[in-house]
Amino acid sequence: MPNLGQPHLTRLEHLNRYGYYTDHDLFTPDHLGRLRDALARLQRDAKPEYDHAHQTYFPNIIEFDDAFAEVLDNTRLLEGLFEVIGPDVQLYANEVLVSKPTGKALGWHRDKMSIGKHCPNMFLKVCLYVDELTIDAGPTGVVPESHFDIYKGEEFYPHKIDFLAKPGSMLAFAASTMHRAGLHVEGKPPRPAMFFVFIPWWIKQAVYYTGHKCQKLIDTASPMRLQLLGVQMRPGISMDSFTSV
Ligand SMILES: O=C(O)CCC(=O)C(=O)O
Repeated sequence: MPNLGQPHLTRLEHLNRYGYYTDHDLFTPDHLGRLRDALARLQRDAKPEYDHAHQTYFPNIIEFDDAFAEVLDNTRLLEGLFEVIGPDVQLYANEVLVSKPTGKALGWHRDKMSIGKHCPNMFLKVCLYVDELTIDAGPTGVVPESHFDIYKGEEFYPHKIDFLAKPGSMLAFAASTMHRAGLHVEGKPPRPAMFFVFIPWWIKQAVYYTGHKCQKLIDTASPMRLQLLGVQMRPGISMDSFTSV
């Protein structure tokens, strides 16, 4: 959103200052349509890892439908990843969480503090939405500036924002940023959202992540996708050689 009188912040500056950044209109109409179809098929046909009263969880979605895997080719997404994490970025995990209408919001939390404590902006959770979300339909919320002090909790809550996504919107935040699925009023439809977590190559991927062993994905992957999957670095990207030339 333009901010009159304020200098434009890059994605990285916004993330450093507030603990999150946003982007919009990420997908073409065709991709958006296929993502909506894939989300409907996932909820209809796939076996969730868990199905609780408030939330259903499907891990490793890129193996379920090409529409999910194609998110890894999105240029706007990749621009942000290079800016925040750098050229050795890879995928940590990929999943769909369906928020359910319980009349409540879920609890504030930080993700994966074993990593986030040490590398706050190097564990980037990217949340992607295919439908418009109102304030009462389970919007993801973040607490700006909560990434500055991982030992603080409730005193931050009054500063929260709810991300009112439009089709193709993206919210990205650091591991140490407090977040939650917001109020989901009874009678509202279930809210599926896609979550892709990115890390540098040298951080271990999630133990439940299986994309690097999925032959179907490997066979058709571009060099960049192979790197994101965690199979091999793309040509010209080396972590371990350094030259000042
Ligand atoms: O479902 C949401 O909007 C938030 C998800 C969440 O809290 C998480 O992925 O840790």
